[in-house]
Amino acid sequence: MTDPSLRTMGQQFGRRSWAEPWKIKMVEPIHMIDRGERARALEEAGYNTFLLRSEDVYIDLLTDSGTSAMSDRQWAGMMMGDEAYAGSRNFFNLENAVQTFYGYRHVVPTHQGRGAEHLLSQTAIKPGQYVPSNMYFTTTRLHQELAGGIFVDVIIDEAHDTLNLHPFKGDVDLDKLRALIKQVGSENIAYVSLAGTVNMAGGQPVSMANVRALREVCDSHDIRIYLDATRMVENAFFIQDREPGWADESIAAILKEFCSYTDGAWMSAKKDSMVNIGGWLAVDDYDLFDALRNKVVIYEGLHTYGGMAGRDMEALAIGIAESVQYEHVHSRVSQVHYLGDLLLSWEIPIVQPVGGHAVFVDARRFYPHIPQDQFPAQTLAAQLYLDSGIRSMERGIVSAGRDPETGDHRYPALESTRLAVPRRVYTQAHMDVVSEAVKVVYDSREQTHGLRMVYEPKQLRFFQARFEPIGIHS
Ligand code: P61
Repeated sequence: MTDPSLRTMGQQFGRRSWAEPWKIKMVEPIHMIDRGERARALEEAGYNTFLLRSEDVYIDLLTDSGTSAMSDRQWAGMMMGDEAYAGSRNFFNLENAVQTFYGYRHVVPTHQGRGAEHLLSQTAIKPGQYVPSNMYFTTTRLHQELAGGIFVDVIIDEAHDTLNLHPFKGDVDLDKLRALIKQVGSENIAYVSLAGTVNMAGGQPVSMANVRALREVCDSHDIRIYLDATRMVENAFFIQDREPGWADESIAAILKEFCSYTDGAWMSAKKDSMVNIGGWLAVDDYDLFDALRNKVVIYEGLHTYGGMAGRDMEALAIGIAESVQYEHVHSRVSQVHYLGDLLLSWEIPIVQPVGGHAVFVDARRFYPHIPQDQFPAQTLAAQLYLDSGIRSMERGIVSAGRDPETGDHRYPALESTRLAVPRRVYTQAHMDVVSEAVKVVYDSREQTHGLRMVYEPKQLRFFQARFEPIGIHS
């Protein structure tokens, strides 16, 4: 029996309650279609949650990308769009926000993160060069490979172990990096590609101590560091919360100091900055900037809009300032942790510690009887949708794709199903509903069979691949 005096969320978890630092001004109704309709929708979608229609989804935890709620100030900014082809006022506001909060000198706007990845990869990688990184991200690695780069994972081993409680599982293993430099020579390393937080590891942060030490290693070999700053605000929150010496510094100060150890950054603004579309690339080196600015006009748009409307840039500039407010990032990360703590309380296997943007359910331990090449994480995403209309995303063998050399599946150590929480969109009640649904699916895990892939696109296959349940049509 639980103690009846423990009534509120905070009391139940042994702390004071927190609340979202906003009130709701406009709502979008959602509803759940019935189980028969969900079964049909899932079959039509080839058991791939990317192929479901949003209208058939009840609670959408597919991604936190472009799905957050904008504030009234951001919406007001949308009305201030200066839609001139060249020299839009909103671009200068965006440039100023990036310079102020991230600290880089030169800013190139892009339509979203992968647009920036494309420009940076094509500009800073020579074919045959190595790109060490703290774990891979799907689009990042693909752009690096398309530019002729060879990706090398140099994240610490702890990141591959879902039960290891290391507070900074995103850290770079400097010995792995030094060994690579020794083996191939620093001239054959394009740059270090550093992500904070690390999405595929479960939203795990990088410590300030690690980025400082990384800077020293790179300085002594004349290697540049470019940062994937997509969820760097959440990383700054973890530094403030977990790393000794940072508790009294603001999120903004931590963010800027972290960025100061890197030579530039790219951004999918659809995450931390709470806009529906947008991105940027920013560097300190003028010559590199000049090369990037020459390229942006080929692929994205003029260097003062980069594929965004003026109104999008205004909403983004405002979103950057809002994203570093402590009350915001604290309640955002705490909501994710609330969901994680509920799952842990029922001993449902998840990646620990819980990261910044999502709870990653460990599908290997969830379905130990389903071999990895029968797609346990994809299976779990399908089952969760079937049970309750909740949409999640596979982050395992399907996402990892095939080795370009051998053509075989890559078998990643982490086989997980991601429950990503959009910012300022769902309430604690939604998290309760989600957690109960995961529990129901967990309780029936032994009766669940895996999937077979029946259609496989060549690149980024997870977006459009189709599956069939094993046991049917066989
Ligand atoms: C996501 F299934 N993330 O997490 P763009 N870097 C990082 C990202 O998380 C990221 C991008 C660069 C998405 C959307 C997405 O395999 C997938 O603005 C750390 O999406 O182009 C995007 O930024 C790329 C989902 C992307 C995926 C790729 O849900």
